[in-house]
Amino acid sequence: MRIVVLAGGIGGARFLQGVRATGAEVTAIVNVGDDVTLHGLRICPDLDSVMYTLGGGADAERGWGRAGETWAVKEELAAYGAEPTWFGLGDKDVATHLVRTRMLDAGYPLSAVTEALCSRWKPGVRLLPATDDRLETHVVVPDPDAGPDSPDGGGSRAIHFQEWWIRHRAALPAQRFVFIGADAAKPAPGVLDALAAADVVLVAPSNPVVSIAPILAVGGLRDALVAGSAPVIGFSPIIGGAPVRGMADKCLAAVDVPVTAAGVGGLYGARSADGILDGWLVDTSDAGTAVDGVTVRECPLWMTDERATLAMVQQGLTLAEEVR
Ligand code: FO1
Repeated sequence: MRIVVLAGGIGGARFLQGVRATGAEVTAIVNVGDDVTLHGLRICPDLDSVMYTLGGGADAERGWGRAGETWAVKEELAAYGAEPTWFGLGDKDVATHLVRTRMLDAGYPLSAVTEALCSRWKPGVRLLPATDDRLETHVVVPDPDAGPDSPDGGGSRAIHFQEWWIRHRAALPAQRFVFIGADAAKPAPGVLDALAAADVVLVAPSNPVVSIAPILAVGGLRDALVAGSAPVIGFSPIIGGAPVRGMADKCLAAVDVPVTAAGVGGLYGARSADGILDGWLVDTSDAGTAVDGVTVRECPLWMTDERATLAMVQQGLTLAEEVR
């Protein structure tokens, strides 16, 4: 069986451990909107979270970066007053960014770089960036001292998602999210073929606004998804009215979507109604959730360990057969 997964970082990585455990041939199409260049290095948080987690090198607690990490480079940069000091640059992680930046500068596309890095980590699934082109999530926030020429004509400015997420802990109210470069971005090599050949497509319980939406924003990707014959099954990242992890609630508020399993299901929408979903899995605590045009089933969605994650993935595959 060929399974394609749309995934972001931390939640997506954990979910992919369960998908890999099915033994199917798995292709992960991973968000690049978090990507950022800092201290001259190109950093790809979601690709790295998936690669490290599936490769056994991640700090499971933190969810990002390496196990057994040290922070000497970060401390030295701070000693020089080299901004940004708010970004957690780990010493082991720096090696990944150095290899990636050198390959990108030599002209290799991100998909080739990712393949090269994965030849070390052997994640056991194929990792594809959603696009090889530049696509970055920026957040428009109120700026008390912005001039009249600011993006919204008064009192706003755009900052990189990472600054909003890490430096400001998403505390600055997000007026909107902008996926810089999305219009010109093309699906990375292999993405459209994977979607066309898929038996099932799973939407990981990642942040719908800043992880899944930037994937769907890549030119032609969404169309290929809904044109495909594979059932599209999503897993709610919201359980009992709260995000499992991260700050999806802050992101959903910014786009006026209720922080509920139904709200996110409705945001993705039914394939039959210009959306993408055929099926939607919600946690048992959200039993009774309804989404127009989408077949909703409930099962435990807490990814407490790989076995629990495998069980929910299998429920998704069962639902895929039900709606096929
Ligand atoms: N998340 C943080 O909350 N604080 C950090 O200092 C931080 C550093 C970091 C470095 C490399 C990397 O790959 C990810 C990192 N993240 C950090 C996570 C990153 O912000 C992710 O984009 C979010 O977790 C959303 O997926």
